[in-house]
Amino acid sequence: MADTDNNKENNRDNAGYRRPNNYRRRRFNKFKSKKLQAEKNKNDVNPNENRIFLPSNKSVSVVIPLLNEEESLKELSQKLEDVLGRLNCGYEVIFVDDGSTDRSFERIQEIHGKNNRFKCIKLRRNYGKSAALACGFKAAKGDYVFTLDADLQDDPDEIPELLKMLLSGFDLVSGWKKIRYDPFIKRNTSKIFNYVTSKLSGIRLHDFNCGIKGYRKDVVKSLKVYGEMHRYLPALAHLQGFKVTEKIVKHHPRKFGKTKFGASRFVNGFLDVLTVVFTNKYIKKPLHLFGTLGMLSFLGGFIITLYLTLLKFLERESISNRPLFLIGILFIIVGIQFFSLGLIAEMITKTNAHEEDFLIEKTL
Ligand SMILES: Nc1nc2c(ncn2[C@@H]2O[C@H](COP(=O)(O)OP(=O)(O)OP(=O)(O)O)[C@@H](O)[C@H]2O)c(=O)[nH]1
Ligand SMILES: [Mg+2]
Repeated sequence: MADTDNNKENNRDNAGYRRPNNYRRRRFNKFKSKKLQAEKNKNDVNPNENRIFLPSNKSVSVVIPLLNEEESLKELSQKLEDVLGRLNCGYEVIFVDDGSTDRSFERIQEIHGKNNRFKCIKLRRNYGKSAALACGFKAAKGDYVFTLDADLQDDPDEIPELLKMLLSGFDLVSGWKKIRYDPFIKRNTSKIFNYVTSKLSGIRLHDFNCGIKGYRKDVVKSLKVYGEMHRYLPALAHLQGFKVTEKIVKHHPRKFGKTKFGASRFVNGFLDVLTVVFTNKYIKKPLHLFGTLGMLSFLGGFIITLYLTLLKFLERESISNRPLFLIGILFIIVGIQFFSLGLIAEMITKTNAHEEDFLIEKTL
């Protein structure tokens, strides 16, 4: 009874006039359609809002190093064509086929046949991802250069956002796969690598080895990518004084083919981070590193032998049968060795430049 009274009350407005019978339903429908409209607006991308206006003389290059990725290439090139077409600027996509033994090159030839902005550099054998990147960077003509893995794990849709960040003044924008679809062991070892690399290089990034990155032209033209340095390009760029940042990017599980890097990535990765730091901090002054180590060792050895000599002459003790005697001499010899190593390294750095030499079989 009370309920019916209540309903009757609700059917009257504040002034006490009776509301139409379908008043509540109409109010609900109005609310629902407003909510739907709000959802729609949220999902709708205003094409002009997201459009990036590059000066007409600027262009974009995308470099894609690949090894045996025949299944992914068609889908990848369609996505790239779509995304790059929307940028309204000149672009080129450079596949670097690094001695693939499957039908990757044939796939790229088909893609090139349909759109000659898709090019390919086919290397005569497998030189590794770093060499392939170096080769692509050398060939890239664009003012903004992007790299992408060929296995569809990186999303070409990220390119416009990376480009916006480059246009806002960054020299290198590195992707960060915050949510990643990799096995547990790989996710966690890479966390350790990222932490160590951050500490040693002095730049805090979460994901140094993400395949998708954007660079200003000057960065790719000045980076020396060799060995397995592709893992540390943001660290190298930072150590060279470029402005580096990161952006969270989408990551997809591997759809086709299999991973190209086995357990060796962990050992090589660690050695490479030492190389990055050494070659960047000390390349111009190796004697500072080896000389300091040498002097410390020499000083340690000198103090030990001086102490033993004093014992011999003041206390008349025999020192030749004491292990400390051998340790002192060892320290002196090691110290001299380090010093000479530093001098040799100085000579090498003055005469040697790291240049990867690769043989190109074909270009499209
Ligand atoms: N040019 C070249 N590209 C390579 C080489 N090894 C791998 N790649 C490419 O580098 C990209 C990343 O390699 P993946 O094997 O996917 O490495 P990953 O993404 O760390 O491993 P998964 O998550 O297991 O796929 C892919 O596009 C490969 O085709 C190589 O020796 N040379
Ligand atoms: Mg992959």
